[in-house]
Amino acid sequence: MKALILGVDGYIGWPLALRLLNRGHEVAGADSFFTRRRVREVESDSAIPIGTMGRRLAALKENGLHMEFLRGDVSNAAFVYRLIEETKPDVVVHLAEQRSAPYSMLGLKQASDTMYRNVISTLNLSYALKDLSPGTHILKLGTMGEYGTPNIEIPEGFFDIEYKGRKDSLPFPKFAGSWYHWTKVHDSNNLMFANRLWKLPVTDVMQGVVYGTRTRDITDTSLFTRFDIDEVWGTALNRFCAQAVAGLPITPYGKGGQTRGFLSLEDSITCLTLAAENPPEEGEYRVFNQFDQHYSVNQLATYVKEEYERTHEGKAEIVHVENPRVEKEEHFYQPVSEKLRHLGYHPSGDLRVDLRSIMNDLEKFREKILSLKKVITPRTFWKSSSGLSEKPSGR
Ligand code: USQ
Repeated sequence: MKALILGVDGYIGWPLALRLLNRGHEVAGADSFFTRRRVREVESDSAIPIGTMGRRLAALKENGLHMEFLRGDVSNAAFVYRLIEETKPDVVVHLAEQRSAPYSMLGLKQASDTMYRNVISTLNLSYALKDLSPGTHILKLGTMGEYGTPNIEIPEGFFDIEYKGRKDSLPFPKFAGSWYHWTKVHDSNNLMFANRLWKLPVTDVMQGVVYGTRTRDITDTSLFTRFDIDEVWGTALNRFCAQAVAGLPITPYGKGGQTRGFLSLEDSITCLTLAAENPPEEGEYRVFNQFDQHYSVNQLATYVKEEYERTHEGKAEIVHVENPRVEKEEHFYQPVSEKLRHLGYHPSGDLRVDLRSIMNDLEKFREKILSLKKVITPRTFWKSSSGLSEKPSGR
């Protein structure tokens, strides 16, 4: 299989490239280094140091692997057309979108940038494939956050409904909670329509929150993926582990009853690989809900505290901070995730073992984490998101 990974420099893109290469697939990757630039813009950095793309490609070579790399921005249609023409992939894994909900809530500038970049990149890809390679599988990263937190079970994409005596199978209603999450809803709608128009084969992945420093392919430090812990680019469980290791308070927002689907980086890569290696039927649009288990942030904060204290001398402290977001803090949450399991997916590990392994890796970067202390505390308050200021540095 020839895979093209858009966003290959990212948290998931890089380990996915490693996995596909190690499984004998041909891989080309593209990236504009957007995340590196925007993380610097909020005065942050990956807590685990990562090399330049040149260094990364050299590290692959030292491990007997080769990946073709093309630098460019997928919101530029000409670049996307060139990519498809040059690489002629069997599958395009589209991970090249602005991925931070808080970033999209910084203000109008960041909201528009996220809206444009994400929606247009998927539109570019749909047109380029329709014109140049309509049989290529689009494996697109969406988010469980598209569904929001409804008071009923969440199916995988579609549900059967009876209304005023008539029945249909319809896309499950979406109720996202940030501009970022809404871009993924718009992408899903556009992909569904592109599939209806041109029969493009699509897997739309509704992924939960990913945590972890490693996959089985990350065998030495030169192969590490980025690891963000600041309030804009870091996600809940990764932040909690970093906070515990650095002796900083673990921060559930508000009441901490917010519940989400979570999965390890290892499992995320396994699922994406399974989806790539088992493409949809001709002309099929399918939706996978991709997570292992759902947890409340309170549960996760407690697990991190317990695992930290089990393996270290000191104590870890949980401090509920004012919730910077507009979201339900106590709610029902019951999503279904069956389709990947039908393809043979089994979650790999044990959350507590994973937590110990993450904290063990992070110990080596304790000083770096402490140097980012200023940007770990939440300061992106969604209600006060401004249309007039450009923010973000020195906010
Ligand atoms: N949260 C805390 N404390 C923190 C950080 C977050 O309580 O220190 C809470 C948030 O309020 C939220 C939940 O944890 O209720 C999840 O927040 P998050 O920052 O871990 O994740 P989120 O903003 O939802 O976005 C992340 C990724 C995004 C992906 C999404 C999957 O950045 O790219 O799409 O997870 S999901 O959450 O299922 O939509």
